Amino acid sequence: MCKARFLLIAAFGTVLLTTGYFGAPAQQKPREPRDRPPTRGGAGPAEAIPNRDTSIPTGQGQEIVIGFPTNDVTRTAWKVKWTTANGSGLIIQGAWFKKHPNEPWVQILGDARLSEMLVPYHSGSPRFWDVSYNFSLMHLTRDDAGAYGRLIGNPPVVCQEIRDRGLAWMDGTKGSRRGQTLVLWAALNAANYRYVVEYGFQDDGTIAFRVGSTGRNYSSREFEGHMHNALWRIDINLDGPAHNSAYIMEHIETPEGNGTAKTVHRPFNQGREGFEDWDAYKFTMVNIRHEKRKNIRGMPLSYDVMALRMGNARHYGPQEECTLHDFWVTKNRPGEMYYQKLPKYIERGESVIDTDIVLWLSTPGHHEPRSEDGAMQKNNSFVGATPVMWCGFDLKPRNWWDRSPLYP
Ligand SMILES: [Cu+2]
Repeated sequence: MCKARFLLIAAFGTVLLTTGYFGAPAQQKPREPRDRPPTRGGAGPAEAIPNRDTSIPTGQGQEIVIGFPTNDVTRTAWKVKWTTANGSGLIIQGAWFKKHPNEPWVQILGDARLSEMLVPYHSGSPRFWDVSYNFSLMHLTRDDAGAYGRLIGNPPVVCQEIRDRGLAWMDGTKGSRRGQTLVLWAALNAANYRYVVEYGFQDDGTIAFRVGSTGRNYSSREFEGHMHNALWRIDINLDGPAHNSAYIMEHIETPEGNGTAKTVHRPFNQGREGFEDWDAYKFTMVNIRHEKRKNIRGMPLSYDVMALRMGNARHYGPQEECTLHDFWVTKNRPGEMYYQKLPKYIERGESVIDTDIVLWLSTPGHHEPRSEDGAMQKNNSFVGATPVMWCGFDLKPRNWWDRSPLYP
């Protein structure tokens, strides 16, 4: 990010405040569109759930309903409401999953978004809070979307793709099955950087949250190490907002156990608003559970938060206390949207058992510049692009199913 970022903020700040929250601004000229038509997958037999894209513009956002697999009889389906916004980029407003065509939609997500992106440089300065600058979204091209991507918006700012996600399972009797995922992504135009905000809705009910950092290294600091600390706010609404709880699962193995180990299940922060840390030796998982609904085996419907981390980011600049812990859970209260204020939000210490809760978590990446990021030319100009560094987490169903998903 260069000094122009602050000039841009100063110039457009008022405009951004008055143009409102939703929609993509038109302050960037679109790149030249290509003529190549998008390629689509084959259509399957007619079903109650469409197995093709049925995006419906809904004014302030859009809704997508998609059935899986996309090339055969529908077995599972997602309904996703989303919108775009300066700052957070692509926001999920709600997501519902069907684990069988004859079953009702069951809500999984409420509002889910990138709440902040803290980028502190190793020398101590600068320390960017990149969501708060209200950057707009990149205008996407056919080249950005690839052979199977569908561009949405005018100008296009969101890309929708159906991706093969590799093997879903393989066993010795029924062979194997490949999985699919519906991916929605957009890219924040953060001065010299691009943040690709991506949500993947898998055919087995898993949701993959990702942020990819790419672009051009910060002018005059092209070779200085820094962090990209993506900070998420996820309103998980398992079967709606009520009756949700947060728990922790930890794998414990000590020398005294002489080779034995155990898994500890316990309420998150003793059942109160607060924080927990990710411990590499405990494989710490947050588990969000519905307190009333159970599957056919009597197990509570729940989702696990699967960390995909390189490490735990701790930052000690001013007002960076929110980075001193990895997971936070609060009761869902209107207006509490900003990650930096978490230490304030948890002060009441309300119960996070059997209520409407919000999960907040960090997915940090350490960027130590490489020659692959680019090269300084003789005229002191830096040429090159930092390859995308992905950070994120998965929300994976636990006891949501009665049996192996998508098994014959
Ligand atoms: Cu970087």
